[in-house]
Amino acid sequence: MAIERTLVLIKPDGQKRKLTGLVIDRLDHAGFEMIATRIVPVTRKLAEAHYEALKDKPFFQNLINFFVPTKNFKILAIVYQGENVISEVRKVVGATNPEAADPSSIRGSFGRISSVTGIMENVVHASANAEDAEREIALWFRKEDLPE
Ligand code: IDP
Ligand code: MG
Repeated sequence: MAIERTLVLIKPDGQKRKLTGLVIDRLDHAGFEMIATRIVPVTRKLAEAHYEALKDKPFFQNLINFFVPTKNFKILAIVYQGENVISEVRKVVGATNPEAADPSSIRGSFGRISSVTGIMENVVHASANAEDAEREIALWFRKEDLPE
């Protein structure tokens, strides 16, 4: 099995609810290797590119508003590397819908669905597959920030 890389982002709800350390701790305890971190000012343009595949969904604008809460909001981006790391990190993170996610996963433990916007505020982003991981890492990191 090839060595993979995956992108993890602490979403604005995770940061505001002071869950940054907890997310890193859970991924650390699961044994994943962190190879790069970056604090990234999140513009609407970046958020729209990140969620490009969802642009026709009715919740897209609410999702972008959730992801870009203020003009200078900064998001912690992390790259993990390892065998099967994409699917293994997704297991620890849990399913998209926090109400359907395994209750012991990060999203199952701490996510919620906003009763105001309907957005699934699920604390953490993790790439879903190899194609997404490659595209997303290139969006959030400069080449020189990543090891060979
Ligand atoms: P993922 O984050 O598990 O990969 P995606 O389908 O890529 O899930 O959706 C990106 C994000 O958009 C989700 O994490 C969640 O915050 C939000 N989202 C996805 N589907 C819905 C929905 O049906 N209602 C509200 N928010 C959603
Ligand atoms: Mg996704």
